[in-house]
Amino acid sequence: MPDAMYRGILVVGDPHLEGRVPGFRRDDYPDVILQKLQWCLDYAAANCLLPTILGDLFHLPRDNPTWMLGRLIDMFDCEIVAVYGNHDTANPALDEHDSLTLLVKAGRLRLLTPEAPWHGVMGGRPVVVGGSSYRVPIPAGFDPAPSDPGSLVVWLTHHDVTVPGYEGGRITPKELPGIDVVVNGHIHRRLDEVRAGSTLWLTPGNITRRSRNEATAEHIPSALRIDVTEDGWVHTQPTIPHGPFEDVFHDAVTDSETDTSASAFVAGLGELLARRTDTGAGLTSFLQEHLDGFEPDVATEILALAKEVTDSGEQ
Ligand SMILES: [Mn+2]
Repeated sequence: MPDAMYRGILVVGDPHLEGRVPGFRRDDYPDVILQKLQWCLDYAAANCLLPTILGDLFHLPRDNPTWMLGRLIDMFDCEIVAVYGNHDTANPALDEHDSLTLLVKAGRLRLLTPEAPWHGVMGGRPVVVGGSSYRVPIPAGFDPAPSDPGSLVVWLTHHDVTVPGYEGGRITPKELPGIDVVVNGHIHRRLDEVRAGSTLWLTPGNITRRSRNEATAEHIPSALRIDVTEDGWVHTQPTIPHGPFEDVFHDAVTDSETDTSASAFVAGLGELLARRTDTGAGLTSFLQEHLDGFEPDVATEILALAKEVTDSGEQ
């Protein structure tokens, strides 16, 4: 699409595509999450928005199914810019072994760097979309080209940013002269915006729900839409079609269910067998409840082995 046709940007948070079903999800997650991503691309095209991805396109950096990579090559048939996240890389920086590199080499995705931002026109106004991938420093400011002094400057990041509701991050929002808005991925919940002088920091959250917990139960999958006008801009969060929480996740086994069983241990094993989650979700909590009878060093070793085989790290 020619630049002049863009009216704004659609920011897609942390898709976490994966060939297996994460945690306690009970649906066909690999296909469902691709449908959500497709919905975002269709929405962007219908509304003349540049699609952008906030990092963690993949949950696992390598060994993603070939069918999924093929689907992405088909789906990414328009201009898309992105930063990469911690889940996209096995090493600190993206390299030729990571799946995301394949999409970049195929010309389906353009990675933003602080040195090479996207430049164009949206809604009649010059716009710069810069980006700092995981571990790439966020610049202290940005100086638009002298020819475009009135540019709107948007910066995409995938960093550990402290905002109300997510404390203890490594970066505190501050004014970045010349940057109007920072949109940060990495944090999967949608949180309130933070204004620091002339820079607005946004945390839209991710487009899907991966963990069965209270925060996820309240999270409404959405993307972030930025509409640019000649003298301003507005942001909104269109909701992405999604199923009810109770349909998407297995129910948690309640105390009353286990109490009626002859043995909580057997009941717990029964849940693990019944759910058969791809990632072994529930195994760690099950083990923690039932390891009291073992020597501490044996219990520690069992938990370490369980962590090794489940690899269910989030964010
Ligand atoms: Mn993430």
